Amino acid sequence: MEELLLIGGGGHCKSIIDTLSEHHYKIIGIIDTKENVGNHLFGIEVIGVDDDLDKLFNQGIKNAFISLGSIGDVKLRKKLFSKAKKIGYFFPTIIDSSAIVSNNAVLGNGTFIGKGAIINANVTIGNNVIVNSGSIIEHDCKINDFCHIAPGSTLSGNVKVKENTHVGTNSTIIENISIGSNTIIGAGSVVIKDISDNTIAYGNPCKVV
Ligand code: JB2
Repeated sequence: MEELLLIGGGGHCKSIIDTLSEHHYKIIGIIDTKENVGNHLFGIEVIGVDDDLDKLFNQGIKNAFISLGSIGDVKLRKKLFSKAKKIGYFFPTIIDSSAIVSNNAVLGNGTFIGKGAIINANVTIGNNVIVNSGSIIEHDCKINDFCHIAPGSTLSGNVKVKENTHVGTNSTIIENISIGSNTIIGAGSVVIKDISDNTIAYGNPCKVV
């Protein structure tokens, strides 16, 4: 069994640990903040802080996963991903056993596909993306690095989502729509027009605010 380090030991980490219970990775520990060292999450110990990443890599742990969720602000996720990548950690793609993923979908490193998600044909998903529980990503969609598709969202065919963008819980995006980078789509939105970069938008129909 290959060893894996989780980075971030909060709510999202619980989902990752649960999915990994059916995986071939053995979770060696969690990296969190100083005040949480020694705590346990589902029996897994917080064994250190971000500054211990170098030491742990040199001790032989070669796989890591960013188990921080983030709603809207991906800065910390990006910072930790790039720090650990620079050290040399490999980021596996973690797919829950209940997800349905097309054989010709392409999924990036450090990407998480949660419970009951459906990824259809010819989808491309970048690095460190979260496709959360029950989301549907239809054929030909492209989701770029560090995006978070929150639970229950539906992206119809050929939707493009640029990097760092958050699609809020239970949103619906109709076919052929493009959503910009660094953008937040509020929960429950129905997106029927393209949304630009650096934007907050929500509602039915989804409007920029
Ligand atoms: O600099 C840091 C740091 N700052 C906070 N480095 C590391 N390694 N860890 C850090 N943390 C830790 O991240 C906190 O101490 C805490 O344990 C964790 C954040 O947990 P929280 O539950 O607040 O957020 P989350 O990102 O795990 O989950 C959010 O996103 C998910 C997608 C929640 O909103 C969940 O409800 C949601 N499902």
